[in-house]
Amino acid sequence: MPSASFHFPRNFLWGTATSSHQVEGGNNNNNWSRWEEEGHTPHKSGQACNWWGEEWREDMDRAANAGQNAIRISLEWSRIQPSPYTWDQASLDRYRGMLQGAAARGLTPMVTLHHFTDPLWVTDQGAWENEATVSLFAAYVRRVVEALKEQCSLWCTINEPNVYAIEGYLRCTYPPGTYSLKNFVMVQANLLRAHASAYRIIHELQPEAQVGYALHFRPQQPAHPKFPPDVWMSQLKFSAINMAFPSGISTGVMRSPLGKIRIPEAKNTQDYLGLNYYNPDTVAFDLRVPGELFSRSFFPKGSDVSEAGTNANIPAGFFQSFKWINKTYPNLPVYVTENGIEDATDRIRPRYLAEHVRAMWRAINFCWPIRGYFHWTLVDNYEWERGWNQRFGLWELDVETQERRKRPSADLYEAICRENGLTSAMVEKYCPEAYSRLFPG
Ligand code: IFM
Repeated sequence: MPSASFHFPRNFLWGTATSSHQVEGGNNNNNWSRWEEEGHTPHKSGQACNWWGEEWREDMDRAANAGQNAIRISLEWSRIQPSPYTWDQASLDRYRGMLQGAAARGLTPMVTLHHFTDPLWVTDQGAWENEATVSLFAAYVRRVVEALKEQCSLWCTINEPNVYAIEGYLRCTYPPGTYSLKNFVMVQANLLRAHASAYRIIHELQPEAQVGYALHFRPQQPAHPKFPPDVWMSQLKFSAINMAFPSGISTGVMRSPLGKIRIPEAKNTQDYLGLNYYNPDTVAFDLRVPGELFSRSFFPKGSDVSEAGTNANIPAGFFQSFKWINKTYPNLPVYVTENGIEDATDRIRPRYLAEHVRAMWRAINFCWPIRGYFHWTLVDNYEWERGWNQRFGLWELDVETQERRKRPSADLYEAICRENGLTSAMVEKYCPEAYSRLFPG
């Protein structure tokens, strides 16, 4: 067998990504805690990974001892501003402690300011359906950045604004769970206004900061490339799913299924793009599903799919995502802010990881400026509408006992981080079934 390696640039960031509600535990003042209380989820987040009970220390030890040099966390707005007129200094101090803890362990932090959760008082005034939330968010961002700018210079304003809107207003699996195409559009417009305002506030307070957002990007492939209805449907879906934020940031005009919305202040408000990539969709025209824009989305027959069938190992889509980014924003730095697969038994994860790292290496070899990779996620965490049913962690979590157990892919990721690259020996050891794809002849 040939022996070879794929090396990454010096100072490349290798980390894992998490979010507050998914790991902290004890959150009871946001839209998701209410959604869980109302019985919309199979389980409650409960104490999650107990980060608010200080378990973040052991988990950051885990990350650092496994060769990682970065970590992506998010802040819980409902803790920092539990009511319109209260700021909780103790929570800000706790987050400062976490960021100092990250630095002490050699982990460069990326901090996300909004990752799906809104304080209940914001929810009760219409959350992102209401344009007034933009200035509320701005006040929160100002407070946070003033408090934490010594500890962080890599900010992610909003995580997956498209998923927040799709799941909340079209698929109705996230709060508020009320179908409305109009709100699907308005919510993204307000999130984009909020992002633009956060971008300016952060730069005003911290000129050297790098500010971006995390886009859940899904390439859309027509099931039959020579069948025009499949092609049109895949183009329609590509635009509806992916393009609201990118169009607004490129031109100051947000594209939406209901037409264009002028948000001039959004133009050029990113220092990097955060890419959350899991897999692409294959799209086929189908008159029987009007609710899905007259098309079905699926993985091609024979795909390497996860247990629940919700993810697939399709690294070509990762490469395609970098290609799209570079074409849309030439020379813009990119961080992979999420990439991973649900896989409780670690059956697919090692090859998924190796093949996606290889696809990213290939993209870097086109001189596309990819600066870091955050695997989703460190330890199994609360997976929103799927409760504890889907496990994305490099470490397995026993939710009852809080015990963590390392999965083999944690060792593979450690080897990648330490080597700053992927070698044929790693592939041979952790996922020999992918060897011939990764190192052909
Ligand atoms: O857990 C989520 C995360 O909160 C947002 N991106 C996708 C992940 C896996 O489903």
